[in-house]
Amino acid sequence: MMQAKQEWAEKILSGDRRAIARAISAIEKGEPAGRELLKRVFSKTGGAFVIGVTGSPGAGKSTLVEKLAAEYRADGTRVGIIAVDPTSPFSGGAILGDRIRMQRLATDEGVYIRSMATRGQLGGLAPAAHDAVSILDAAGCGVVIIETVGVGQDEVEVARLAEATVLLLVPGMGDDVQTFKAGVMEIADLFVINKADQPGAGRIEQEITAMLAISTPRDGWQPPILRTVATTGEGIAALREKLDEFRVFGGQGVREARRREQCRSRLLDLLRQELFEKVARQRLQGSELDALVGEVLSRRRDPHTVVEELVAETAPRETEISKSRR
Ligand SMILES: Nc1nc2c(ncn2[C@@H]2O[C@H](COP(=O)(O)OP(=O)(O)OP(=O)(O)O)[C@@H](O)[C@H]2O)c(=O)[nH]1
Ligand SMILES: [Mg+2]
Repeated sequence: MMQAKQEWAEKILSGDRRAIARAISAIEKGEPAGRELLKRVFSKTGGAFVIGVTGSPGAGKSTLVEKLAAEYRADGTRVGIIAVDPTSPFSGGAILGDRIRMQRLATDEGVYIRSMATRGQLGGLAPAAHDAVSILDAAGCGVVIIETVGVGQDEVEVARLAEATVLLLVPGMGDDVQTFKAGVMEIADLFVINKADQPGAGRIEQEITAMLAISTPRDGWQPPILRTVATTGEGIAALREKLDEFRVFGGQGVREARRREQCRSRLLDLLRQELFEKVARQRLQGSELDALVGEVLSRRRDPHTVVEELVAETAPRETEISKSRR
């Protein structure tokens, strides 16, 4: 068993596509194997340039990601792509769309494409996406691009795990800068006005410029505003250049601070999730949660007392107990 895991981990490190795909599936399903593999390959991570690409639905993210990946492929860099689909894993629409759009890349042995769906109630998406990035990083991807729809908290969190975040905006369509969530605007290291072949690119550029004028540059970096036509590839080379420039800039101390911050939030996220799952597993099986909800609803008990009890009564050494049972 241990031997098999070690072989699996080695296959990941050598870039074996099937081993990588299976590992990310295990992570997505929360299987212990995923965690085990992560532990084995973690020391080999940290080399990838992780780029987050976010923006409204239909802004052209997938089209741009494909072109950007091809740009990096041109000099032999292995590229990993994670498309985060906020819809149900079973709707399939967007996933299928991305597959078709990225078909050209799919036949390239040096590109790994993966769709991940938002997870259910227990645990957010961010930890799984984080681990998937680590697998691709360990597998030798020099660049990992994460595509997320910039609307919800999950997506902002996913974008936070990137070293560089590209925010796509498009002309017209009421996609005004003001209506874009403040949190999303703030995480952008690079602004890209995609569909620059359509009228209104100038106006949106003015809006972004106005917004940037009143905000303090994060980490001393002044986010550039670029224009692209993802369908034709126009502006993609310039985007790559800016990204690489940002990476070099980041290397001067900023990246270190950011990475430290990312490690900190990853640890806290995992801790939060682990503790929550422990309580949920031990104390919230079946209808227990409903019963507690009922007690609070009828004012028989207050929520603070209920939570204090749940936490206090959770077996502290659960891991050892369940291990000895096995
Ligand atoms: N005119 C024009 N159309 C574009 C451009 N970039 C993308 N499109 C088109 O816009 C549509 C949506 O593109 P996608 O790449 O799927 O957009 P997306 O942001 O990934 O969409 P979701 O993942 O569904 O949120 C497609 O029909 C693209 O061909 C562009 O620069 N100009
Ligand atoms: Mg897409």
